[in-house]
Amino acid sequence: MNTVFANKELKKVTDKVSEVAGYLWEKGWAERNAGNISINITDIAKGRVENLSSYPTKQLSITLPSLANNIFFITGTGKRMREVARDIWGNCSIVVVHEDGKTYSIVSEGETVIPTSELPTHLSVHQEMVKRGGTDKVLIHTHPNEIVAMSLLPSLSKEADMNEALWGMHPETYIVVPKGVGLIPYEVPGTDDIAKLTVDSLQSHDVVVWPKHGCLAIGKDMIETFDVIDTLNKSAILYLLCKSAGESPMGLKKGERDVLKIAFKIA
Ligand code: 2HA
Ligand code: ZN
Repeated sequence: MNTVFANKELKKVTDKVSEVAGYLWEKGWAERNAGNISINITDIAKGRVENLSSYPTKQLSITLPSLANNIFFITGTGKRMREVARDIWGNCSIVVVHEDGKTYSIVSEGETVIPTSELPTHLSVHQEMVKRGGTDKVLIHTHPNEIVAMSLLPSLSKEADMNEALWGMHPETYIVVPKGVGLIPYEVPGTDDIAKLTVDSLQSHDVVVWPKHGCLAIGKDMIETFDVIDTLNKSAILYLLCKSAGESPMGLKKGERDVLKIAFKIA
């Protein structure tokens, strides 16, 4: 067995993945194999992946020079979040991007676990996080019911209207997600196109809504990143509850948000 899997620091990370994968399933945001998770673990796995050359070399669909020699924990394609929660290495693997930024190897504990179908987006977004040089290392993609429902409403098809609705439902949403969500056009899942649109949108947001599909959030750890999506989805639930009651909600207005900005020192 590759001793990278026996790394105590890595265990702390994967325990959080198990915890959050369970939440995603319990929330009903992870039907079948919906959603995927990845974490840049270069800091804790560097120098610990043994016999890298013994693993087959695979081609990336895009070149990611800033990810040379970076190491990722990543959920597997076709794998279920409820299974990730109880058997981490049966459903996830480690991906090492080679020096050229064009090829990679998959390091699995037992049978090879092929990374998520959204690998182009995950790695493109990680490259963006590496370039930013901050502390963000985590990416969660999931299908939160009410956020997806909101993305299906013609009246919220513009990003500004979507954010007005989400911020308006609860002060916490503005406090936790002051940059709001990015809303990209519908794109085919798993493609380089959705990856590019997502990276562009992340220039000004930390959460991107994929209309008619789901959302993606980045952050510094699993729990915090999950909490951001959970907070947004709370707003989405409240919005839809008001609409179901037959009324349009009287959300927090811009002036009320400006007060929060000062009170909570939001940049
Ligand atoms: O992993 O959610 O977007 C399945 C998906 C693809
Ligand atoms: Zn999806």
